[in-house]
Amino acid sequence: MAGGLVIRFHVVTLFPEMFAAVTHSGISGRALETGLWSLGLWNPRDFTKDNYRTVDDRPYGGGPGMLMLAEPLEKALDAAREAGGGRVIYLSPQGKRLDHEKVMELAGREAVTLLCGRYEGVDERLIRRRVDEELSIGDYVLSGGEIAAMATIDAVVRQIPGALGGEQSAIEESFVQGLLDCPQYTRPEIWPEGAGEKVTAQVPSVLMSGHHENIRRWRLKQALGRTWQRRPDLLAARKLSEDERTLLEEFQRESGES
Ligand code: 9WO
Repeated sequence: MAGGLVIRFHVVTLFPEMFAAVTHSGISGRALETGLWSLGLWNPRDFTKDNYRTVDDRPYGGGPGMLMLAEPLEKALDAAREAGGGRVIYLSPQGKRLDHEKVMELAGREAVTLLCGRYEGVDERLIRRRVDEELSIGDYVLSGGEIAAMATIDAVVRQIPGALGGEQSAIEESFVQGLLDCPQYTRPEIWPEGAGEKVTAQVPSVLMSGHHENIRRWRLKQALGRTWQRRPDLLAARKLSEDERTLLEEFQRESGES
């Protein structure tokens, strides 16, 4: 791997088998095979000493549910660190929101350790002592941090140069430009077609025209328009060029919404 960017992920989790979803499928699966990233899985249960391999206990102060014990988590984190673990990130709804900027920052690191909680959470002293940063993928509660960790891995791995196929490019993606994607179409040209269909929809004619500059401008206009309609917060955070301003005004006039 000559000078290539390689990220070593380590994940501390009670459910290591869940991570087959990122190691065996799609872009992240292929990138793992290519050696663009690696994954170390560390199960806190393997770091227990009692016969029951206990990893949880009841919360002080009472209340429903169980918490993850600090000790097995710390030992798993120690093992990850000895393997070159890097920064420790705890996935939780209390964290700062993961966004494109954060994804790019993580993509620039050599190693990242993701800590996945289960049950009703983790002993706060472990978080204080060993977690460098807390990240959330959105304002909802999951059954554990694993799916959030996999979402993070997927988003980061696709930014490693070479992870996406030749014609694809992470640079052209939505959010890189700070805009939502434009509508996209593939064959057939009219769908659905036939008697009894209430609506038959034709692919926008500009996309069939072969006029590359018109296509580029139509796509940019649609991206601007959709971002304005669905995510005005993104548009407010982005400077518009003269050209973009004109295209957005065109979209707004045609939509009759402005
Ligand atoms: C469980 C719970 C039960 C009753 C009342 C409040 C409660 N909160 C939780 C809770 O937050 N459980 C978490 C489960 C403990 C840490 C790991 N879990 C988790 C992580 N759920 N959701 C995430 C998560 C991570 C990143 N981004 C979004 C959600």
